[in-house]
Amino acid sequence: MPDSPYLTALAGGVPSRVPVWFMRQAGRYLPEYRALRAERTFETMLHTPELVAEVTLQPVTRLDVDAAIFFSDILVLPEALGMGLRYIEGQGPVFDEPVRRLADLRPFERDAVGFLGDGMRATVAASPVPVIGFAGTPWTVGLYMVEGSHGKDFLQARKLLREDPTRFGAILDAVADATVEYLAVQLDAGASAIQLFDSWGGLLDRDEHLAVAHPRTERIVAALHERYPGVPVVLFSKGTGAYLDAILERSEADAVNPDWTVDLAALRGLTACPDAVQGNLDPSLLFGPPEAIAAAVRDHVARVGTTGLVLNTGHGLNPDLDPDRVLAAVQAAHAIEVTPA
Ligand code: 1CP
Repeated sequence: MPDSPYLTALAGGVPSRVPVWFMRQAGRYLPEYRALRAERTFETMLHTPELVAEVTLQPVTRLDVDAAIFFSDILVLPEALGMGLRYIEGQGPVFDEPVRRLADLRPFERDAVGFLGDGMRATVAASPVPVIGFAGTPWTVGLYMVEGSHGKDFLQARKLLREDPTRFGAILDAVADATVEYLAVQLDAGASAIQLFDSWGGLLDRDEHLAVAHPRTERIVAALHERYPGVPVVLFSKGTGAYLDAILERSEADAVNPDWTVDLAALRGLTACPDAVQGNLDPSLLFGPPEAIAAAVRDHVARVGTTGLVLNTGHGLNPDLDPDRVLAAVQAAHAIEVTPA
C-alpha cells in the first residue's frame, strides 16, 4: 500500500486524509450482504474464500472506507480447537458443548483453518486498501467457550473462574497461544494490521482484569511484535473505561479503540496512551440525520486531532442502520482538512 492513510495514522503520523472504517462494516445493514446471505448460511459464507473476499470488500466499494476488516468471526478459533459451533438465527452463536477443561480442546493446527488463509489471500489480492486481520482476546473468546453461548452475562463462565481459577486460567493460556498462530495464518496471507477485540473485558473489575484478562492479551501483542515487527496491533477494549489508563500502562499495543463512553481527547493526554488512537463515535449516532452525523464527526476529529487518529465507532455497526447514514460519516471525515499537530 504506497499511501495508506490508515497505516500512516496507526504509525502515529499525519495521514493524507482522515482514515475511517467501522467495526461490523461488513454485515447485515448492507443490502448486498443480505442478498448473498439469503441463499446460504453464515457458516457457509465464512468457509468460502471467494465469498469472504466479496463480503469483505462490499463496504470498501460502497463507502470508500480506508481499511477492510476481514469477514470472519472471533469464534472461528474455538471451532478450530475442536468445538462444534452453530450460529442460530436471532439467538447468536451456540457451541454443541461448553469447554470445561483444557483436555476438551485439541491443539491448534494450521490445516484446520485452510479456508482462513485462502480467504485472506483472495481478499488481499482484490483489495485497494489494507486488510485488517483479527481475533478476540483470550478472555472474550474464553467466555463464549466456557459458557457455550452468550448466556446471561456469561454467568457459567464466571462461575468456573470462582470455582477453579487454575483450570480457567489454563484454558485462557491455551487460547492465547492458539490465537498467536491463528493470527499468524492471517498475517502470512497478507493482512496489514491486527485488531484484538476485547468486547467483554469490562465484565471484570480493575484488579481482576489486570490479573486475569490483560496479561493473556498482552502475550499476544508481544508475540506478534516479535514475529511481525512493524505490523500494528490495535486493542479494542469495551466497558473498561474506568481503568483503561491502567491497561495502557501495561500494554505495548500500537493503538487503542475504546468504547464511546471514553473521552478520546482526554485519553490522549495520558502518557501511557499510544501515539495512535482509533474510535470511538457512539454507533447509535448513525441513526441520526446526516447533518448531525457530519457535525459530530467534525467535532470529534477537531477534539482528538488528526495526527495518529483512525476514525471508527466505539462498537460495531447495528444491523438496522441505513448505509447512507454510514456513508455520510465517511464523507464528513474525508472532507476534513488534515493539519499536522
Ligand atoms: O449474517 C449473520 O447472521 C451473521 C452475523 C455476524 C457477522 C456479520 C456474526 C455472528 N459475525 C459476523 C462478522 C464479524 N464478527 C466480523 C467481520 C467483520 C465485519 O462484519 O465487519 C467481526 C470483526 C466479528 C467480531 C465478533 N464476533 C465479535 C467482536 C466484536 C464485537 O462485536 O463485540 C464478537 C463478540 C463476535 C461474536 C458474534 N458473532 C456473531 C454474533 C451475532 C456475535 C455476537 C454474539 C453476542 O452478542 O454475544
